[in-house]
Amino acid sequence: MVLAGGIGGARFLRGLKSAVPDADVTVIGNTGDDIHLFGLKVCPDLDTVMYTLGGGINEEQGWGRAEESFAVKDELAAYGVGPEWFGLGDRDFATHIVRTQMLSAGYPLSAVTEALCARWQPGVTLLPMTDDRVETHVLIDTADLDESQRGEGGESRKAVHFQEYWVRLRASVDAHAVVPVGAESAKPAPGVLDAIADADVILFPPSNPVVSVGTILAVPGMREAIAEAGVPVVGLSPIVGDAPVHGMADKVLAAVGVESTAAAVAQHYGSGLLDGWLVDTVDAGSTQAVEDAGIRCRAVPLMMTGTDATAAMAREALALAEEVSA
Ligand code: FO1
Repeated sequence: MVLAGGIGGARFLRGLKSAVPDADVTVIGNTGDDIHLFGLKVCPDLDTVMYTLGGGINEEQGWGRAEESFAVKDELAAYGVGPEWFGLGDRDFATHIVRTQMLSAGYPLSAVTEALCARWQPGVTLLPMTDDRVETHVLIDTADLDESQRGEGGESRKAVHFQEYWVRLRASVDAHAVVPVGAESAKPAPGVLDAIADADVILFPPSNPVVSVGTILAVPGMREAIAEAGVPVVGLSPIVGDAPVHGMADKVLAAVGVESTAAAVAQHYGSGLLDGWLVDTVDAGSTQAVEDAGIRCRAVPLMMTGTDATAAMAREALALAEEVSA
């Protein structure tokens, strides 16, 4: 069982599948990044996992479809319809159209995701964390924005959708708070709690601890189910050498008062949740601090430079899981 965000989670899963090809892997995907655009429901993290494992991902970007074109986006822009800052490609649009059509017909997101995966055959069971609407918003200070970013309105604190913070603003301003709107009343999607209870091992890939794994854990019942599953829970640090390996995790970590270090992220999850934590070899000096927090810690190479390197990381995570359960 793996709790996954977007690019980091998807690439880790590819390594895990390569390390243990015969294992039954269930993935709980973050849906806090979801956004409604042009009347369509877009689920970036679910799609990133589905396309990456299904062979349809744009490898360089880590998101969106390979061999993509942008005719629809350009045509929308010609009508003055945006946002222009979010790159939805023509092939990707088809996924959002099918998803939205099924949702409108009354299917829950979990059933829609299963239907989409019937095409992509990701080789894992991909479950959204919830069928309910959850949208991560980021509180920013408009005084921090430059003229071109500011737009209208005189307010100083403003909540923007996570995608606007991440993609339009490139996390260039401080995040004062990160709020998974709707999470408090969301219910885990069908199958999620059973999958956690039935898991042999629970892994937190090197995904963003605040807006990816943190959002999944914000769904009521999720954290308790993981803690009560009675199986090893092992995470891999998304921070290597005090900087995020991918993305801009440091910005949102600061919003929750967590330093951008491998040890601080482990302590943020805490020993109530984590049994084991892998840090990169460059952070070997921080293993003692993690162990002092009651979490078994090992330093191993954590750069996902290719499937072999990532498979080796997955093997290390499984070995640590075995070690903590012994
Ligand atoms: N990331 C970008 O940096 N720019 C984009 O225009 C963009 C579009 C996009 C469209 C579909 C999709 O599934 C993902 C997309 N992403 C884009 C990635 C996404 O914003 C984030 O990386 C994730 O939500 C964080 O996990």
